[in-house]
Amino acid sequence: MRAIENDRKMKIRLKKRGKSEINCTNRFEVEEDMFCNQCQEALNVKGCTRNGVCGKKGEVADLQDRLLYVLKSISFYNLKAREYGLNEEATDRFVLDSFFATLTNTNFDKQAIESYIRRGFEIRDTIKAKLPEGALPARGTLPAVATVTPENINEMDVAIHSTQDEDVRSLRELLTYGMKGLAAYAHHAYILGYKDKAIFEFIEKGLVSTTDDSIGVEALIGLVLECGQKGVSVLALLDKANTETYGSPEPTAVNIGVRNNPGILISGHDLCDLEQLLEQTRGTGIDVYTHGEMLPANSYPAFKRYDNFAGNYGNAWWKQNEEFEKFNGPILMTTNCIIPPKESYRNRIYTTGVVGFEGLTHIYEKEDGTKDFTPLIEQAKTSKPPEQLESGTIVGGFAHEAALSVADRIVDAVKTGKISRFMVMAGCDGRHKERAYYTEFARALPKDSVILTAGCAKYRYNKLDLGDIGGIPRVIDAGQCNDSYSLVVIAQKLAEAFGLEDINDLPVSYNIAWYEQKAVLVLLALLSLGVKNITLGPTLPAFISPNVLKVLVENFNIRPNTTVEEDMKILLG
Ligand code: SF4
Ligand code: SF3
Repeated sequence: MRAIENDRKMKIRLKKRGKSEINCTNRFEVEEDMFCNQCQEALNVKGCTRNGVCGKKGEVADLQDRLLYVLKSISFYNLKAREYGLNEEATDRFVLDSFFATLTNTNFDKQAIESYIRRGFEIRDTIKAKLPEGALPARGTLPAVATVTPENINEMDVAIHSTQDEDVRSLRELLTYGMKGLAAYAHHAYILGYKDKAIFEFIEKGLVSTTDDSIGVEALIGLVLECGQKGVSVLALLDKANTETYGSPEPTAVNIGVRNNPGILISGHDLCDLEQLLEQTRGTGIDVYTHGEMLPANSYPAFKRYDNFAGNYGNAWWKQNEEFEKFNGPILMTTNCIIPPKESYRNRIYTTGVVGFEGLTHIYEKEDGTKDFTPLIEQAKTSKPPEQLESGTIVGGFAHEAALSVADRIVDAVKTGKISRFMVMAGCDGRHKERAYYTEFARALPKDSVILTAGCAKYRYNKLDLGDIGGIPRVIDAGQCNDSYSLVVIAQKLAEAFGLEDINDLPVSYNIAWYEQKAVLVLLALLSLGVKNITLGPTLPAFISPNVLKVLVENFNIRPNTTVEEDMKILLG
C-alpha cells in the first residue's frame, strides 16, 4: 500500500511539473496514472494504478477525484446556505447525481465528468454569491476546499488517497464510499419524488469532514456509523417510494426464456425508466426484458400488467459482454453496472441518467422530467428477436410485504424445526472466479435452511433449484440491492415473533458478498442496526487499514470468508 502511495505521489509531482516542463508524450503517459481502490475488484486487493480492472481510464479516475473535490467545495458553502435557509433543491439533485456518477461501473465518459465539474463550479459560485456578508470566515482563513477554482484545481492534490495517516485515510475512504451508496439510493428515491433533507445535509457534512484534518479517527468512526444510520433511513425511504409508486412486489415466476418478437433489454436499477419504456413500447410489437439488477421489476404489480413485459434475459452485470451480443436488440443502461461495450453491440447500447460511456447515445431527461426512448424503439423494430439463452422460470418478489404475508408459516416452520437457519447472502456478484464459492456455499447449505437475498449476488444460486420447505422457497429474493430494507424488516419481524430483544439471537447468519459502494452502505446500515458476526467476501475492502479492521472486528466481529467448509461450520454454529 505504502509503495503504491509513494509511487503515486511521485507521479503526481511529475504531473504538476508536467504542466510546464514535459512534452505531450510524457504528459500522456503520466496522465494514465491513477489510483482507485473503491471496489472489490481493486487490483491485487490494493488498488488500480493504471487503467482500472473495470475499464476506467486513468484520466477519468483523475477527473472523478476532482469532481469529488468540487462536491466538497459545494458542500462547504451549502452547509452555510442551509443555515440561512438559502439551499436550493437543484443543489441537492446535482450532488446526488454527480456523486452517483463516480460509483463503480456508472460513468466512464470523460466529457460527462468534465461537464459535472464545470456545472459544479457554477453551482458553488452561485451559492457563494448568495451568502450574506459575515456568513464565512475571513478571506485568508478559508480552508483550501473553499478556495478551489477551475484554474487551480489541476495544481491541487485533491485525491482522498493522498491523506498521510493510514487510518484517517481508511476512514475517509470508508465514509466516502458509504456516502456514494447513500447518494445513489437517495437519487433513486428523489426521482420518484421522495426526499429527505437530513440525508442531503449528512452527505454535505460528510464530504466536508473528509477535508478537515482536525477531524480525527474517533470522530470519523462516528461519521461512518452515522452514515450507516442514514443508510437505514434512505433504504426505508426508497422502499416507500417504490412500493407507493408501483405497488408491493408479489411472488412471481419470472420467465427466463425468450419470445419471438424483437426486444429491448433494460438494465440497472431505475424503475421510473422502466415504466416509461413499457409505456412507450406498449402496442408496438416490441417486448421488454430485464437484465441484471432490473430482474426484480418483474414482480411489481404496476409492471406486470404490460403484455409486452416478457421476463428476464441473462444474468448478473459482468456477463453483459457475452449476453448483450446475443440479445440482438437495443439495450438501455439506467444505472450501474455498465462495462466497456464490445464492438458487436456498441451501436445498440444506450445510456441514460447518471450512466455514461464515451461514444454511446445518451437519452437525456426532458425539462418535464420524462424521457423519449424513440431511438431504441426505432432500432428495435429492425432487430431480430433475442437468441435464447435458457428457458423456464425463476421465482422472485419476496420483498417484506410478500415475505411477511407468510410470516406465520415461517415462524411455525422454525418452531417445529423444519427451518433451522436463515442465511443472508445478499450483496453483489462479480467476475472473479473465486465467487464460485457462493454457488458452492448455497449448494452445501443444509436442506432445512433458507437463503435470504437481495442485490445481484443472487445470480450465483437463483437458478440452482434448491427447492422449498413446505411451500416456502429456499431462496427468498427480496429484490434489488435497493430493496435491502426488506431484509431488515423481515429480520425485525422475526425477532418480534420470537420475542427476542437482540436481532443477533435470531437463527440468522450473514454471508455477504460485496462489489461496489452501494454494498458498502448496506454493510454500514447493518452494522448501525447492531448486526454482528457478518462474514464478508470474497475479499475484504482494500481501503480498510489494519487498525480500522481491528475496530470492526472488536465491535462487530466481522470476518473475511474462507472456505465453504470452514465458513459453513462457523455460520451454522
Ligand atoms: Fe479499480 Fe474498482 Fe476503481 Fe474500477 S472502480 S478502477 S476496478 S478499484
Ligand atoms: Fe449489482 Fe452492480 Fe452490487 Fe445493485 S448491479 S448490487 S454490483
